[in-house]
Amino acid sequence: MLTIYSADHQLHHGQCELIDGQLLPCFEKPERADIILARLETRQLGPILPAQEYGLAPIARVHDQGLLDFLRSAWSRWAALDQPGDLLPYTWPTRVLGQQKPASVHGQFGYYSFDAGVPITAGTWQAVYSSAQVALTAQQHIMAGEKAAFALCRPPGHHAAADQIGGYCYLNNAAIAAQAFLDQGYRKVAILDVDYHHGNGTQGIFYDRQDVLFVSIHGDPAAEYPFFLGYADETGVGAGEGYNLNLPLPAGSGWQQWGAALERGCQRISDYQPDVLIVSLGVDTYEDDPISCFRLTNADYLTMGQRIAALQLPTLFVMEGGYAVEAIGINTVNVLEGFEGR
Ligand code: OKS
Ligand code: ZN
Repeated sequence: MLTIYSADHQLHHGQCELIDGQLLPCFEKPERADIILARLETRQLGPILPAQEYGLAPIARVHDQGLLDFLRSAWSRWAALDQPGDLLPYTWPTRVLGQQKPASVHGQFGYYSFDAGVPITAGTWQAVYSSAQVALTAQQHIMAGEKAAFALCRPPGHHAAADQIGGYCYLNNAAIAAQAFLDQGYRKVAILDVDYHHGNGTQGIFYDRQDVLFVSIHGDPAAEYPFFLGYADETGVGAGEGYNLNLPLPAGSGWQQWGAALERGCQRISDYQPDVLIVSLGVDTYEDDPISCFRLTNADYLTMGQRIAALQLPTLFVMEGGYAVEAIGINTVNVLEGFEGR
């Protein structure tokens, strides 16, 4: 399978995040992508190609222009204040506050985010821009007839909504690729999100539409991030009613429960008869993941890939989460190898 990769991801390296009352080093770190890349090379999965540039237009098809302007300019506005650390948001326009966009960089960060898991550093814009280009380049290869491709995106994207970022995500790479397929003539796109966390951003972007089916298997939001979206009764709205399928599972779920949910999700995708499938590929469902509570094993990822392949659809894999770095390469590439029947 073809992989698209950009070394620009290394430009995004946040210092710390708030976990259980402590400021800890970011789990979402450059090593993640480098270890996956090394595993792809070891297993000789296929050619690894650089990203092409498609510019801002396909990104602006999904994201709010104000958010994009903020992301592009935030670091220089912050650096001009001569601050030592990363830029992090700390006040949000929750339901007890107003919804007007403030003038200050911190105020605007709160306006354009929903949590503090999104540090902005000097290289963040270049990294997130290139991550989206990685997804778009892989998308182009599928348009050109490639059966499958792997977009080794970092930073990830599935929590990023049209105009609010969070959960390590800035630009929604999977949604940008989905919209590009539609803009280039495809009629129906299915997105299967197998990351441990609900893809609230992707769901929100397509919630009122029937040209994108969103299916997500994830930790029950009653107990797990992102807490405020991802419930089973969120089925879409208006024309999108019936085109959003959330399959939340309890902490401790292993392949028995997870595989059954995948079966349900795959049935729905088959019924939908999409032109193409995008897989938001997070491997934080792994038994040793440091921030998640499912129990998938190395071998389960091979089975996952096999089941996805049985859908017999052109398939674009887009990298999302996974923080057990010692195993992230094996687990990610196992999905791709299972897909390829190796
Ligand atoms: C608290 C931890 C927030 C969890 C973010 C989850 C990111 C992820 N700072 N999404 O798929 O893996
Ligand atoms: Zn995740």
